[in-house]
Amino acid sequence: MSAPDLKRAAAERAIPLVEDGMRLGIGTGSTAAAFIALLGERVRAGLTVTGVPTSEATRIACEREGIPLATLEELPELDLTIDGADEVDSNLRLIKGGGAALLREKIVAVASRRMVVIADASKRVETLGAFPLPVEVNLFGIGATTRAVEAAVAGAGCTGEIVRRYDASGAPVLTDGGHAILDLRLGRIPDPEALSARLWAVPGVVEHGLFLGIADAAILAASDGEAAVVS
Ligand code: ABF
Repeated sequence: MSAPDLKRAAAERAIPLVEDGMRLGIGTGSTAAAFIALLGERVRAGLTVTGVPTSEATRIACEREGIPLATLEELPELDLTIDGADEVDSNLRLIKGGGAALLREKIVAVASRRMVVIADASKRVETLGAFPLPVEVNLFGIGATTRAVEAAVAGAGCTGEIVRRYDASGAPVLTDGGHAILDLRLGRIPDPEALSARLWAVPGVVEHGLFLGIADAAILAASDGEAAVVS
């Protein structure tokens, strides 16, 4: 199966989790996009849900599909969030933020009673960190913040390079919240909880892409047609 097929397979497995009347957090990325397309079909067939999108891109995709939307101000508590991930370990710890939507993704996931990850099985790892860890930072003081992030990384027993993210046209990436993204190329993160705590202690860090103790299950589609469910 191709990568898009695997993403669609994971999304298909998540659709039965959506019940009529649910308040639903809706993720960002290509796997979430497959889920949005399938959810749109169900909504047009009569399913009633209200979605809270995790990014402007997802909001636009949901509107195209005719999925009714609300904000977290209107719906501060959600039943379920379905979202993709960049890495998933066996303890359901995640790296997210490759799509620069980590702040809204984390707010929405934490506001949900249940968060289920959908991904292809290549996202499953023994140790987090091969995928560069995104850290969303305020533009003010970004040089000083980057240095403090370097110290936090070293303090958590990690080594590697920290780079500001640019898009394909060479422009600095800005998140939906108007912040920059630093990508931490660490290779491996031996103690994600320690790194998380140190990053949160840095003024200027808005959020980081380690999702620890947030996901309740992961549907990981493999090329043999099976989807491992980790929970
Ligand atoms: C979002 O999309 C992110 O948190 C993660 O970075 C990315 C996964 O993308 P894809 O589903 O395209 O692999 O969920």
